[in-house]
Amino acid sequence: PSVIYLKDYEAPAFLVEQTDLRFELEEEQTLVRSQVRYSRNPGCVSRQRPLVLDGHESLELQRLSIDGEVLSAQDYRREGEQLVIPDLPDSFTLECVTRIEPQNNTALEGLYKSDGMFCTQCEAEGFRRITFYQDRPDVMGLFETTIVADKQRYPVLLSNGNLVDGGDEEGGKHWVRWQDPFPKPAYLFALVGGDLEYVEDRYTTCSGRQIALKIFAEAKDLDKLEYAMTSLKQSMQWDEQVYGREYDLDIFMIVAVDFFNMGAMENKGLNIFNTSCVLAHPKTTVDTGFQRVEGVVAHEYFHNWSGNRVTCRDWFQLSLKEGFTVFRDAEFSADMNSRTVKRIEDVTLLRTAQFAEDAGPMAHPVRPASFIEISNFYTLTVYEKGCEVVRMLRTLLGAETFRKGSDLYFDRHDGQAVTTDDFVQAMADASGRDMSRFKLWYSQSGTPQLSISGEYDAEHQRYTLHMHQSCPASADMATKQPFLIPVAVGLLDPQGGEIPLNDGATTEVLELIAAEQSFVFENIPVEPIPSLLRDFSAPVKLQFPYSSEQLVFLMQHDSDGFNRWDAAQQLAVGIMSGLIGDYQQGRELRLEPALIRAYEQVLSNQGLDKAMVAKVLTLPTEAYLSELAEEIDVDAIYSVRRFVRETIAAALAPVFLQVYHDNNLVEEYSPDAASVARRSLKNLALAYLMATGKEDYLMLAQQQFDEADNMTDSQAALTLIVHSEHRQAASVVLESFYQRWQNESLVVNQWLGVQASDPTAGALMRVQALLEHPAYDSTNPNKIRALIAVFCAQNILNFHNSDGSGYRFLADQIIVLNTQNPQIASRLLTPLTRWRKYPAERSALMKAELERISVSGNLSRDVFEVLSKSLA
Ligand code: B3K
Ligand code: ZN
Repeated sequence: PSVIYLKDYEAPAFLVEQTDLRFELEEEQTLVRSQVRYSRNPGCVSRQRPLVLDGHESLELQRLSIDGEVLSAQDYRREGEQLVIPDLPDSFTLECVTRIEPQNNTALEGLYKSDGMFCTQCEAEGFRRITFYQDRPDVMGLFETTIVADKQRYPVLLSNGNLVDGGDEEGGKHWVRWQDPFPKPAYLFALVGGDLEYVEDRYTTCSGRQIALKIFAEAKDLDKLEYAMTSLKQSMQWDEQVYGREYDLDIFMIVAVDFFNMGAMENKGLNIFNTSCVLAHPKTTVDTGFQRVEGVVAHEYFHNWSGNRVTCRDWFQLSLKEGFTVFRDAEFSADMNSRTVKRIEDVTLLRTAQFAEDAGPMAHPVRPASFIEISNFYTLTVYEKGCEVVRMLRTLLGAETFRKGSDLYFDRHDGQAVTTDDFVQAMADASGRDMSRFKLWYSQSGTPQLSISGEYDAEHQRYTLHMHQSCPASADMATKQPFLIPVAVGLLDPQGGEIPLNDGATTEVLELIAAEQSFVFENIPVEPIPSLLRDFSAPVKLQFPYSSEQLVFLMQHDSDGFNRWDAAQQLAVGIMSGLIGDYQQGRELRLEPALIRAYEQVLSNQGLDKAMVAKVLTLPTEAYLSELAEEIDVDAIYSVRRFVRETIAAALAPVFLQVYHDNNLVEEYSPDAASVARRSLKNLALAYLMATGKEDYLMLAQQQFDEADNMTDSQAALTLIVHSEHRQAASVVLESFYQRWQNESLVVNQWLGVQASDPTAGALMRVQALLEHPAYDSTNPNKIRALIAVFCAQNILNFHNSDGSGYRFLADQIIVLNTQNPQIASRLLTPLTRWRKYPAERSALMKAELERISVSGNLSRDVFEVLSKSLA
C-alpha cells in the first residue's frame, strides 16, 4: 500500500456540475446508474490531464458512455482503485452503470444492509464503492437521486435534500426522487431504504422558516426518539444564538441504524446515526447515554455549517471540520448541563487516550502530513486535540473576536472546500493578530510538557512565574519548535482569596512563546499559591512543585472549578504513584491520611455541586495512571488503585451510607443535570460501600437492582455486583438482567460490556463463551465493541494476563475482522500498539501477536498501516 502526502496535493482535473444517480435496490444486487456532467477545471494548469475516477475493486462496471457514446475497453484503463479516461473534451456527460452487492458488504462502507434495511456510509471514501467518481472532498456537485425498490419491503426511500417526485411502478415497486439544492462532495451523499417509522416535529428558524424534522427508526424503537428530537431543536436554536447559523433546507432527517462503524454521520439533510447515539429512554438508557445522544445529535447538526456548507479541501484537513465541530458540541453541552463537569470529562478523555496516542506509534499532528488509510485518522488527535486547538484560539482572542472570526470564516468560504490555514487566517484577519506561531499546533505532533516554578520577592512584592516548555520526540517527528501556549493563571492568597492581577482581573492569560520565559506580577502583597492552566487552557502536561497541603488548599479554595477537581486528581496521583513504587519494592501499602481527610471534607461540604463531588471523589483511572507511567506495571496499578479505594471505603463507610440515602430519592426519572448529579453521587457512594466487601452493602446493591425504575441505577448496581467477589449473586443478577432485556439490543450490549470489564479471574473464558451466545453477533460493530474492545481496553488485569492469553485472543479476532470489517479491525488493534510501554515479558508477547497478525496474509490497508507503524 502506498503513502499519500499532503505536500502532493493537486487540484482535480475536472469539476462536477451535476450528478444524477439512479438506484435499483434488489435482494441479489443493486444497479447504480450515474450521469455526471464534467467540465475541465480552469484552475488546473495542464489541459492534458485525463479524468481519474476512484472505484473500489468490488464495483462491477457494466457500461460507460460519454455524451451517449458507449466506450469500449480501449477507451479507458482500470488501474487498481482507479479508472482513467484520457483524451476528453472540455465538458461532457459521463454515464456509468455499476452493479454492487450491498447485502454482502460487511465493511459497512458505501451502500450496505443493516438489519434488512439499505443504508450508506460514504465518509471518507465510501462513495467509490457505489460508483466511479472523483471521490474527494474538493469536488462538489449538485445531486439528484432516484431510488427504485420493492414497495412492501422498503416503503421508506430517502436521500439528501428535498423530495421532488415519486410514484408506483409495476411489479410491486415504487420510486422516489430527491434533489439537493446545495453542491456537496460525494462523502456527504446518503441513501436509506427500509421499513421504518418516524416521529415528526417542526422548528421555526430565526428568520421564520418552517423546518420539518423527522427521526426514523424501527417501529419497536419509536418510543425512544423524544430525547433526540428535543436535543435537535435545542441544537438548532443554539447554533442561531451562539454562531448566527440558520438551517438551510426545508427538512432535516435522522435515521437510526443498528450496524454502524462509528457514532453518526452528518450527510446533508439526512444524518445517519448508530442506534446507540440516537435512541434514549429512561428504562433502557443510562445517564451518560442520554448525554451522548444530546452531544452527538448536536455535533452532526452543527456539521451542517462546519463541515457541509464549508468543507475540507482534502482529508489532511479533517480537523477543520471535526476539531471545530467538537468544540461547538462541547460548548453546547456545557451550556445545557454543568460546564465544569463537561470540561472535566473532556480533559479526562484527552489526558488518558489522546496523550497516549501522541506518545504511541500512530502519533500525528492535528493536520497529518501523510497517511496510508484515511479511516485510521479519525482519531482523538484530530477530534479532541483539534477541539483544544480551536478552544485555545478562543482563549487567545476572547469570545467576541472569536465570533467575528467564525463569521468571517463562514462568509468567506461558504460553498468552498478549504484548509485549516484558511480557518486560522479568518481568525487572524478578524483579530488583526499574526497567528503564524499558533499554527504549529496543527503541524507538530506530541504533547508539550510545561514546567513552571514560582518565585516570591517579598521586598518588592513581586511574584514571578518561570516557565519552561519542551515536547518529546514523537514516532513521526523528532524535533519540535516551541508552541504558543496560552496559560491561564490566578493567584490565591493564604486565606484562599483571589489576588487582583496586573490588569485588575483575577485570571490572566499568559502567552508563552519561547522555550524559557518568565512572567512577573507586581503588587502581590503575600506569597501566593498559583492556580495554573485554569480550565485546562492548553493541551499540555503541567508540572509545578505543589506540596500535598497546597493541593488540598486549591481543592478547597480555587475559584476555577476545573482546577479544584484537578488538584484532587494530582493529590491522588502523587499518593498512588508513591504506592506503586512501594508495591514494586514489596513494601506494605499504607495510605497517608491526607487523601481521606480531603475526601471527607468534600463529602461534608453541603454547598458543593453534587456532580463535582462525584468527580472529585473518583480516583484517577487505571488508564490515566498507565498513561503517566514510564513503564506500565499492570498489577501494581490495579492493586494500588484497589487498595486505595478499599481503604477510603473502610474509613468513610458511614459517610458514604449517609450520602447514599440522602440522594436516593423516589422521583420520576429525568436526565437533567441536577438529577444526573444526584444519581452519580449516589452510585459513587454505593461503589465505595461495595468496596468494603460487606454483605450489608451487597444487599443494598441488590435492592437497588431489584427496585430501580431507570437503567442508570439498575446498571450501576448490576456492574457493582458482577465486579464483586460475590460470584453467586453476580450470576443471579446477570441472568435476571438478560431475561428482562434480551430483546433490547442496546441493553444487551451493556450486559456484554459489564461481563467484559469484570476484573475477577476467568473473565477471558467468560468472554469467549459469550462469543457463542445468541446475544452476540460478530458482524455488528456495537457488539464487537461491547465485548471485545471493552475487554481489551477496560479489563487490564485479564487482558494483560501474563500468560499472553488476552493478547492471543485479540489477535485471533483481528485476523478474522481484517477481511470482514477493516475499520473495526484496525481500531481494535490500539491496545496492542502500546506494547513498548510494558515490561519485557508482556511487551514481547504483545509484539509477537502483532507479528502473527502481520503474516496472516491479505492485510487491509487499515490494519497494515497500524501494524507497520507499530512494528517500525
Ligand atoms: N464525520 C463522521 C465520521 C466519519 C468516519 C468515517 N470513517 C462523524 C462525525 O465526526 O461527525
Ligand atoms: Zn464530526
